[in-house]
Amino acid sequence: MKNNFLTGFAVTAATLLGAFIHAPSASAFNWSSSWSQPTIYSKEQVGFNDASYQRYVQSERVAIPNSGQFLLDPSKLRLKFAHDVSVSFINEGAGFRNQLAFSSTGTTNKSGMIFSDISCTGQGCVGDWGGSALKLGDTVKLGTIEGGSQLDFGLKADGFRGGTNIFGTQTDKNPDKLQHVVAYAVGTRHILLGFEDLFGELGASGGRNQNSDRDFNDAVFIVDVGEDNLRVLKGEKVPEPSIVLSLIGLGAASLVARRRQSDTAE
Ligand SMILES: [Ca+2]
Ligand SMILES: [Ca+2]
Repeated sequence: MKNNFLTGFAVTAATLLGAFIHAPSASAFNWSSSWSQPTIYSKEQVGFNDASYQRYVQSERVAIPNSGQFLLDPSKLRLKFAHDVSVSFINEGAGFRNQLAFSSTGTTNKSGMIFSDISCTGQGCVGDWGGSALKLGDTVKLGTIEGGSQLDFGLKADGFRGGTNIFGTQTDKNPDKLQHVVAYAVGTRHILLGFEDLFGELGASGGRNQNSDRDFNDAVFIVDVGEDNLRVLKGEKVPEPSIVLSLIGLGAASLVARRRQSDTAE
């Protein structure tokens, strides 16, 4: 009986361990053709100022320099706290008319298009090569993303004109198995995302290769995740809201106790 129990326990443990080890790895970014363009708000409407972020947009055909900002793993954008997440267009240095979409999995499960035609023209636009769908600082609201959700982003290269290459944050799931997204923590509440839209290694040609410049400036965005989430993503310890509340509660209780003591003394 005892042996059976132990054997059963060992088998269960091995099964659990096996399930853990063989847990399916994150999949490539799933794209739905049914997505459409949500409302785009101007920077004035949402009170966003893109100017301070333009310095992070590297020059065309120049590999991203060490920006001095906190480098994040774009495949691990997990939010600990609920936040009204928004995504703002910073710039594009691309001949392609790319598309950006997002997904949230975990506590909040939703996904959709963010920008269906990433193109801009005129002053400040790095890649003024056709298309004028966006103005610098244009913003799309993703709505409330609850704590315990994993945010992910994918770029459909030239998707507006029928392109099919989808580049996501999971490097090994990309069609060329190369990194196509960089992410930095900037300021107090923002993540800077930069995408490379060309297939293949730097300068590679032939086959599906597109003589990539690997400049990661083909589509650049700011994601507002809120201060607490950004601090967590940077590895800082941020207490749960409930703990903060109970600490405040404790403080208030001890104040009352002290007041009572001094009342008694009087
Ligand atoms: Ca570029
Ligand atoms: Ca590029």
